[in-house]
Amino acid sequence: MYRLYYAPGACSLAPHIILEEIGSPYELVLVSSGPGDQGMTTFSPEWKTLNPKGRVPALLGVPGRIGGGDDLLTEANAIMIFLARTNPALGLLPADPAKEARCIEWMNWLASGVHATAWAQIRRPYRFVADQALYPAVQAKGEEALAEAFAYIDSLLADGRDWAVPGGYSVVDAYLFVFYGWGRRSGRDMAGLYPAWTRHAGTVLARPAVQRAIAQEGLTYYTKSR
Ligand SMILES: N[C@@H](CCC(=O)N[C@@H](CS)C(=O)NCC(=O)O)C(=O)O
Repeated sequence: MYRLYYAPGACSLAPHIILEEIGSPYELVLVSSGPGDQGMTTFSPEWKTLNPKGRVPALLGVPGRIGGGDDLLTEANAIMIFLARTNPALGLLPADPAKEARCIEWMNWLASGVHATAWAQIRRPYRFVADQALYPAVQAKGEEALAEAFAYIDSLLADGRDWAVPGGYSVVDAYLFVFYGWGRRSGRDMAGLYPAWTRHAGTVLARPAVQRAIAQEGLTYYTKSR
């Protein structure tokens, strides 16, 4: 049985949704990611022994090892690709190589350009500069980059496509849903600013697997009206 290490509402929500889509039993283990959190956190030595990167998600039960614990797979995209590939009947990653590459095109950009750059500049400016006096400048750049990225996502989804990679629900749609939630959680007017993405997020939210995953993580910001 797989074990997913996650933090509520973190990027681990995307592989969590995919595990729910697959429907086989798995175990969820909480690794909090807030600086003041108790128990096992992404900062704790206990977690860093298992995953030296000090991040979630991580999936236990995948043969092999790059670093960290045996059979532990890190990186949201790697986990989602693995889960989709091992359950091909669900079509969560298209079999067609060009469409698969389109999924990876989305996922790499979301992980690097949006998450590790814009979002991290806003939420974790200490990764970019040591001098705390410079945090506001880094955060301002992050806000600028995030607004640009979110507007781009909305423009892509506004062309009439059904899913992020046209033709079928894929791991990309689950991943996009995480970023949409971060927008809501941080108080952005997602419905007003990004109508196409809001429609897309609503379609993703309607999936029973998605409902189960957000309920298990206790996430209220997807549904709570503001
Ligand atoms: N490249 C990694 C990034 C993972 C990542 O940054 N996860 C965040 C949660 S969304 C985290 O664990 N943050 C805790 C920390 O930075 O201490 C991936 O895509 O899986």
